[in-house]
Amino acid sequence: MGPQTVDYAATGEQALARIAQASELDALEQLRVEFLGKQGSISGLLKTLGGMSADERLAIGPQIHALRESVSTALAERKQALEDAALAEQLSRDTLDLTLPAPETPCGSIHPVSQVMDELAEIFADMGFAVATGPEIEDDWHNFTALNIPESHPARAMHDTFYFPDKDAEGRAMLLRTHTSPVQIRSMLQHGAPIRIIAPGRVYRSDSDATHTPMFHQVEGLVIDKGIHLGHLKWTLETFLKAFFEREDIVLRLRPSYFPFTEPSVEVDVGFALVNGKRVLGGSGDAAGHGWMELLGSGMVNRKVIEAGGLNPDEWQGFAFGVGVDRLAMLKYGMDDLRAFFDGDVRWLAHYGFSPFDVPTLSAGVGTAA
Ligand code: 2U9
Repeated sequence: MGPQTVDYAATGEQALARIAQASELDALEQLRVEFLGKQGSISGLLKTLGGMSADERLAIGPQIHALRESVSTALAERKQALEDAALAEQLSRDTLDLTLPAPETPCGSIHPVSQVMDELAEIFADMGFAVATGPEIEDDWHNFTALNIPESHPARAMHDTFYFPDKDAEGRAMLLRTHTSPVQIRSMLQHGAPIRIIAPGRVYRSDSDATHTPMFHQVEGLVIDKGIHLGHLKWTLETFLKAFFEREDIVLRLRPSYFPFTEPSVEVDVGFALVNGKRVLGGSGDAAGHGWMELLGSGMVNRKVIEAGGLNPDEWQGFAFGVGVDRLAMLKYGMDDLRAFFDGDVRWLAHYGFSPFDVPTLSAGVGTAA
């Protein structure tokens, strides 16, 4: 059969009709193979061009190419139409059930130590205290000498303090600060008086059991001004503890003590009641069934320390105090093992942690439980 006998127009019409009738993507793909595949009928027609004379090719070539073009276009358009229809059908079937509970969004929590530090900052800000911070790696002078802690003091012993191999300018070993007190020394030297600051942060002592961890958190306070006396100290601590524990019936007992950096030094106990065998702060510790719990250390800043801070002790007086933040958190929120604070167990955090939206404020309550 010669090429002239093929009716290209009719072939095209038949092909287009079959493409138009294809109702599945699979069937359409079969048609593509049948017409345009390697062994396809239109591919076969294209091959016949090779056996034609130049004149025949000139006359017939454009017809075959037009046929291939129209079939190819029809296949693509039909494919698009079938895909659109399938998508529209799926969208009409899919529905969104707005009554289903939303999937839970994983959310971290604020560690009780961070929460309590925020609470302390809020309470002391209301009394005019700024927050001061400083380095955790300190030199011997800022951590010990300036605080009137003599060379022979046990706190300097190797078993209490973590020392580094590196030495400071005076040839003394650098160390991890054993308290936040060097922050206050730096503040005095940098800003002079008057001063009203709290210094919260990590401190380090080589100590480890159920109630001691080698790293723990302190907040210390320092007030330096003219005419400051023990009455200011007592009022400040009482106001702080009432706000922190959110109880008006907090009672303090001040006991004489000794710290190198304060003179006189005062240990502060808080009265508690035994409720179902548990200690609940509030009321005088002298009442029946009550007791006193040691909570803070404090005192009037030693003259030698005021001098180390670059101030004249005949002109400036002050008080200072220190308290363990972890201990405050345990007392307020009822944890009984300090070590769990630093285990990093997310189940413990899920239980004791706070919502990031639970920002402590004096008006809404500093420590509303999550
Ligand atoms: C300067 C002057 C004085 C800070 C003070 C204490 C008493 C104290 C302890 C409480 C529990 C440490 O965390 S704890 O183990 N602290 O008893 N701290 S007076 O006195 C200062 C600090 C800085 C310039």
